Amino acid sequence: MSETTENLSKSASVIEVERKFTITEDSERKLQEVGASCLQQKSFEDSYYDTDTYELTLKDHWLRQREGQWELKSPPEQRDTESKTAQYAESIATDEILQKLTAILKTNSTASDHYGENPDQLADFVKKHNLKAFAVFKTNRRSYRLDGGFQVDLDETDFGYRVGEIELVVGHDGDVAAALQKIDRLAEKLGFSSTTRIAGKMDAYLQKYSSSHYAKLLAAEVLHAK
Ligand code: V4E
Repeated sequence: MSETTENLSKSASVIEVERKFTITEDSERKLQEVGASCLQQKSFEDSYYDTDTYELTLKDHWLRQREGQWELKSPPEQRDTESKTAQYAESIATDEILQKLTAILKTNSTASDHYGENPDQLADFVKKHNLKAFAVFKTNRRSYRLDGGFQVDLDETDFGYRVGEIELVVGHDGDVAAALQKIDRLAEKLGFSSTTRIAGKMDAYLQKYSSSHYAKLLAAEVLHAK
């Protein structure tokens, strides 16, 4: 989640529109040529959680703890499924995350569920529903900012995978189509477009460490082979 997303998410639910690209030795030079400035370099660890039958990820819900902060990426109400650009609703608000998770794991919980006095209600939820961390990895990220609200991240994981992403954050479903076009235009301009699908960090992680989970996500068409 970018700083921009985090600020927006505190007050409202946001939609992250992002397109991945392959990092080459020219990527940073091309970014600098179009006036991008390197905002920051940081490292963070993500732990992704699910049930042992993958009920969340098979519904395209990605619950993670990033440096102690709970975050959920889930499908937005509307989505352009033809686009190469991914669209996800991002939540960091505990109530909203609990509501979305409960809707999926509803057989085991009721609306009146109370997750205790622990200020970390999500930790209680995770324990109660026996969610386990199925992927834990660190990312080194260099973030570039461009006019127009774009953030471009160059990521390298501790399991040796590199991937870039161009990201715009919008507040409403109605703004997604314009964001998709803007991202595609920028990707063209930077020469970051690709005719094949670029694997994200999770695709690469599961292919390497959990091929049966990966196969289930491919079969459910949550993830896609090239
Ligand atoms: C949504 C999703 C996953 C969660 C992680 O998403 P990703 O954007 O790859 O992580 P990251 O670290 O860049 O998050 P950020 O810092 O930008 O918030 S894991 C798999 N998915 C599904 C998915 C998909 N189907 N297609 C694409 C292009 N990306 C992710």
